[in-house]
Amino acid sequence: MPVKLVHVLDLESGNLRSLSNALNKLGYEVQWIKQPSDGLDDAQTLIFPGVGNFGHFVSELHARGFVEPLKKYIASGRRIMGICVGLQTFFAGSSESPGVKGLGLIPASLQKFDTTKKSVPHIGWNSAAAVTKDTEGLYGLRENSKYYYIHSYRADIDIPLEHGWTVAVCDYKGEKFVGALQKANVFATQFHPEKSGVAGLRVLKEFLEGQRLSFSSSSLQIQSLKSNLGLTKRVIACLDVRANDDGDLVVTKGDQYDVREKSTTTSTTANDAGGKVRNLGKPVELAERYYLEGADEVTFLNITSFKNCPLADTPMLEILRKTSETVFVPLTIGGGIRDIVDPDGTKISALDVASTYFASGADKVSIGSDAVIAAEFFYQNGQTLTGTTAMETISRAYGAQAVVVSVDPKRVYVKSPSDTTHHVIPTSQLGPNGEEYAWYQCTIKGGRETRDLDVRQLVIAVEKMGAGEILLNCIDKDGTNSGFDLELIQDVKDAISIPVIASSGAGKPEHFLQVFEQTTTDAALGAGMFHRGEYKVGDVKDYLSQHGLLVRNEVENNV
Ligand code: 1PR
Repeated sequence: MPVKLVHVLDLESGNLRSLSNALNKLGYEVQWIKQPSDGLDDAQTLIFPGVGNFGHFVSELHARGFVEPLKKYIASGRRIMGICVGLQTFFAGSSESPGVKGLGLIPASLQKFDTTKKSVPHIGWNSAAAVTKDTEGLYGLRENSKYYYIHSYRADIDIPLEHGWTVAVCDYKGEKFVGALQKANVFATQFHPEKSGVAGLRVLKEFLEGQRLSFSSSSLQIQSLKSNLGLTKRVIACLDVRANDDGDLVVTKGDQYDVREKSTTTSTTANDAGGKVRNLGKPVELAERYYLEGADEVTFLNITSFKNCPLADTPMLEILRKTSETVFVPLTIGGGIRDIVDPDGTKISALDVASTYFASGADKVSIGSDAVIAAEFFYQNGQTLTGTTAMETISRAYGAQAVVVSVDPKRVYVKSPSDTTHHVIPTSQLGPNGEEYAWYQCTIKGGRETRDLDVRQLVIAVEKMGAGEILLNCIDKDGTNSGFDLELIQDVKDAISIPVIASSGAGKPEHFLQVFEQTTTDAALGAGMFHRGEYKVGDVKDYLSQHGLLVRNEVENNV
């Protein structure tokens, strides 16, 4: 059988490995185009993926001499599909980068989401439903499917519709915008099909095959948009990974960050003394299982990253490479994202560390200890940005949406708010001596070291430094199965506008319902309850759905 070939533009931004894995899964071989001379003239089907800053991406197109050849390609009638910033580049411009000109196929500019009413970036699973009178659908799109979006700028639907584009609309808390569009040979999605599970693979497949399904006229009007449109509640599975005592990488899980068996130790704090490291399974296998069960994202945390090892040999890279071959939802990697010095003395910047992870299949990096140190420096320096922190450098190159900050706080009780200079909250979980107030102290190195910085200070600082999302743990709650720390979560939500992932304490599906109903969190994460096999990810989603919450429920094995 002849090899099926697809050409993909490679501007060396973001996670192209996942796209190529998705295309391989569909039976296609990828030919990368880094320069127009790499075979653009021979391409019959071209994919144009992009992430990060609009201006940066478009400048790169200009610098490599792509603008005119791309216009010529499009005019020739051959199929092209833009993804994310690829779609945005088809527009005339974006308020993200005033003055920078896109390809101008659509005479309109993108605008930033309104940050006063909701979390921005728009991250998560949302719809793309057709709203045109055209009788042909867009490649692979289904009205009831959910797709993975991650972006801060959006295109209005009116101008593309006026100019004859078939448009699929997405609605983020009242702001409607282009989820996908198509006209003749040009197709583009704001969402990432390669990260949208089986629904996204279907979009890629129909584009590659050039099939468009017809749909009935009843589904063509904007009024027909169903109530299940909108952003779903994200359920994330988290895998804490480390080497066990035999040197094998395992998924582990502790309580209050102590991952060793209790049988031979009396330790109750995080340390490396005590019993054996708990072994709850193999990272790649578990990640795949959670994907098939419907996890909306999978997060890997390398929890002993502070132990020195050459970057190129970090076993997490291989875990990402393997996982991204079969798991088509976003992957986050945390642990050790900072400036490092390899054992041979080679200095590697945090940006290069992150780039290595992105190239291996990660979509987001999660920064823990380094973010705390950077935030401390930020306040010592009169709240000025240096431009050199890991968050700033990675966010500039890959976009804020690729930078998560993982927070590991501990509760500190006080009798009165005046007992500390830190931001306190009144708490219903009284302290050991009946204290009615608490503040949350930041820690580094997986809870091993406490710092004189509270969580509110941290999250405000990192949002300014370019973090796009907060992964909010709580050491007091970790592994307790007693539910999330709702007070902490709402307090953080109130302080910032970037999305928050609630973490630590999930023990049953009811806890997920509780955190989504009683706080405004954007996502919730579970670890131990899934690893120990007490519940499946699907159990949580079914429970949320039964209680009227919107979740993504299309998984690979039921389509
Ligand atoms: O500091 O940038 O190198 O990153 C290290 C990362 O490793 C941080 O994200 C930190 O949270 C994580 N980490 C370090 N030590 C531990 C440990 O457990 N000893 N794990 C650790 C953090 C917390 C959550 C956990 C939830 C949910 N694990 O990821 O999965 O608490 O658990 P549950 O649902 O079972 O309650 P850096």
